[in-house]
Amino acid sequence: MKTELVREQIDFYRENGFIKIEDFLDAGELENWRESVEEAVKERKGQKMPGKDVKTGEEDGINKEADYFKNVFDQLLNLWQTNDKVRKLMLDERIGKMAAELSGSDGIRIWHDQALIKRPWANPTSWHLDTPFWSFSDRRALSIWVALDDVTLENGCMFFIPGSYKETTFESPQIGKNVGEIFNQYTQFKNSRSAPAVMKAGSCTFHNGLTIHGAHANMTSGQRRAMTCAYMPDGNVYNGKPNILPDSYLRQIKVGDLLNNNEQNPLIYKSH
Ligand SMILES: O=C(O)CCC(=O)C(=O)O
Repeated sequence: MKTELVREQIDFYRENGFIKIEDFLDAGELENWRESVEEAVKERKGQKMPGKDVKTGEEDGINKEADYFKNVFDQLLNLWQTNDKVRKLMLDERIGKMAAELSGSDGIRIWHDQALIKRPWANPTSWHLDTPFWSFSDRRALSIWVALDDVTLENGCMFFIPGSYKETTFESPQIGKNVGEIFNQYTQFKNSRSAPAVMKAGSCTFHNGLTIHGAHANMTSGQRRAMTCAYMPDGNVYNGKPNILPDSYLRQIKVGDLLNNNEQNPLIYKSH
């Protein structure tokens, strides 16, 4: 794994709110990631996340209109909690260190992982922000997105609005069918030029959760598979949004409590 970051990469991320790392995984590692994710997804039998009954593609209270959204992607969360191979991949301290360096935090916890599989002819992923949906509010929060297939303009590559994370807030429209809805809220980016993240399988991007981003439709007969993980800088507190936290955990916490439970949000890196 290419986990060493140089100053220019960190500076690029801080300026733009995203960075692409070509050949993040070598061929053998890519094969391992593909096999591990495939096994973990199969084991789930469609269950979207541990501790909840929702199946991927069903209405989940966030995304209405299941008919449309089930054809955006198959979304399976927290595979690290149900599969040991994915657990090993996700809890890798080296990736945590990268996330810490990019975000400027001294510790990194997993918020949630997710496999995002665009099936053939899948709908686009509307432009959106991530952090406003999460149970903590930190402008440094970020995600890694690892390409398990070659990602092209044709099959649903991600796009970013460079620099947008510096101006967006924790206010965001729901992720609806209208691809460009967010630009009615953040009108200053209406004329921005978007940056596509075309990359080979095994490459990855990191993006800040407040960077405006989305993905093309899959206009091909093949899959576009990605394994992703969202990260919470250590030291964050509960903001009252349940998001993906299981009911049993929500019963134990109140707004303002530290989110430091290693069963739910493992600390994968600490700088000292
Ligand atoms: O893979 C996609 O289509 C969108 C991914 C995304 O929005 C994310 O990882 O934050």
